[in-house]
Amino acid sequence: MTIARLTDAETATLLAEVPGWTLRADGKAIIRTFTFADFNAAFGFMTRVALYADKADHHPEWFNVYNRVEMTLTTHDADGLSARDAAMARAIETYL
Ligand code: H2B
Repeated sequence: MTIARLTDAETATLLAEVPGWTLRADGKAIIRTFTFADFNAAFGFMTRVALYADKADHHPEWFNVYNRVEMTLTTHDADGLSARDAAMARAIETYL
């Protein structure tokens, strides 16, 4: 399935709205590193994101070591950023 990519203007708007996220060098993803108090807090956050991801059928690329979570949001079906990544980044703000 093909999904529309965000325009440059939509991407700029998104980045202005969600603090901490930056555009990956190739422009096809946004990335952010989260740091929590400990593993329990990090994994609780990941669990909240996972429940969203399962419901939305949109899944982050992520890497966790103890209290750190590195996350990449991109839409494989769009080969870049889509409204699904924007929605997820906004939802994630509420899971912190
Ligand atoms: N997650 C992400 N990040 N990008 C996608 O394009 C995507 C996904 N596609 N999760 C979904 C699943 C697709 O593979 C299934 C079949 O709906």
